[in-house]
Amino acid sequence: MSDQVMSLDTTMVPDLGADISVQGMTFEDGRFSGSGGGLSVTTEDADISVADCAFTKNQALDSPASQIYDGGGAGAFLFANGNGDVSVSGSAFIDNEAAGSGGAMFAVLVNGDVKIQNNVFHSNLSAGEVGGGPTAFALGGGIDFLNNIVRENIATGGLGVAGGAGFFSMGAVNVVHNTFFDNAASTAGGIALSASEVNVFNNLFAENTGGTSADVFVDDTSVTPVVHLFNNILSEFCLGSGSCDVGALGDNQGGNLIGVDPLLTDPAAGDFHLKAGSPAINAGSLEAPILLDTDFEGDARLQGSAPDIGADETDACGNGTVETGEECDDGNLADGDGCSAACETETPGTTTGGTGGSGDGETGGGCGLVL
Ligand SMILES: [Ca+2]
Ligand SMILES: [Ca+2]
Ligand SMILES: [Ca+2]
Ligand SMILES: [Ca+2]
Repeated sequence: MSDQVMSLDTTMVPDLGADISVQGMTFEDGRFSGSGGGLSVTTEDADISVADCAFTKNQALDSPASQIYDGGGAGAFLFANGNGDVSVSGSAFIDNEAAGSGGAMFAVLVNGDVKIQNNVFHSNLSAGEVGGGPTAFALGGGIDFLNNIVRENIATGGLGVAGGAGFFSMGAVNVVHNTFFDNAASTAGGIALSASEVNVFNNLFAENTGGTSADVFVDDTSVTPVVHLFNNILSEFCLGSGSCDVGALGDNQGGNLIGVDPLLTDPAAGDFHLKAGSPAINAGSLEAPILLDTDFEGDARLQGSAPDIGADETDACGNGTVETGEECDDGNLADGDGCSAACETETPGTTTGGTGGSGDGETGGGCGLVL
């Protein structure tokens, strides 16, 4: 039996402002009775940062001591028992299994804030209470969940609250520009949220299954949250009190596309790019509480008339439609045909290489001049 891969604990020494950064490491086949099969970090006031790491096939099991958070966070268990913040970015969590909450990762913070962005959570499992993929409890702070791919995670436990992600916060939870695909649980397939303020903007949900809600579940029984639900592609949104009517949110919802095919390139094979003609293109909101500059793969987020829905932003130049910031768009990224790879109009004869569009670049390929 292998052991926990790495354990860091600064609670016995004063943090004195020092922070903890784990970067560029691989955690594989860790197995631990307790919390954190791959990585366990426990601190009071240090900020915890995990960046560009891989967590694969780690397991967290229940311990004989039956402690709180037992069996939680098979990939990573991150615990800030004071004022520390937690950031997890650029990392991949694949095939991790937790007996408790958080098949991929579990963050618990007493006063700090959580930021989880630009990660992939794939085929993780929780047999416990909350999330198959990432789970976070921010007891005194907020949670930002941005630009993540959450696919094929499961929560199988009795409560089985969230197949994809489960977040509890006394503050605000911002869920922006994520793609949730084929996650499953007995309550919420995609995401379950309990917070005083819930902001769900510009997310793409496809093929998730849940006993109560396929995609989004918001607890309104233990707290009374303010919910904002804007510009998502989803099939189902439900409140804990039973309503699954998006319209009941009144002015706090809009721009959602219910039950449409998002036209993903090949999601079962992990390609979450938007196909040409996807209804997600330019259907996002600019009013999201947080808008990152880039999408999940580093492309500029603001392209075309509006951000796209989901983790991917399609390249506006080369899509055949003239949009803000483009002089022309001939549907390709080739120079020398009258419309350049930067979607700027080329004057015939002044281009380098090729034949300069044979002198009729303005008519070739529907290149429109915008004056
Ligand atoms: Ca766009
Ligand atoms: Ca992109
Ligand atoms: Ca264009
Ligand atoms: Ca061209």
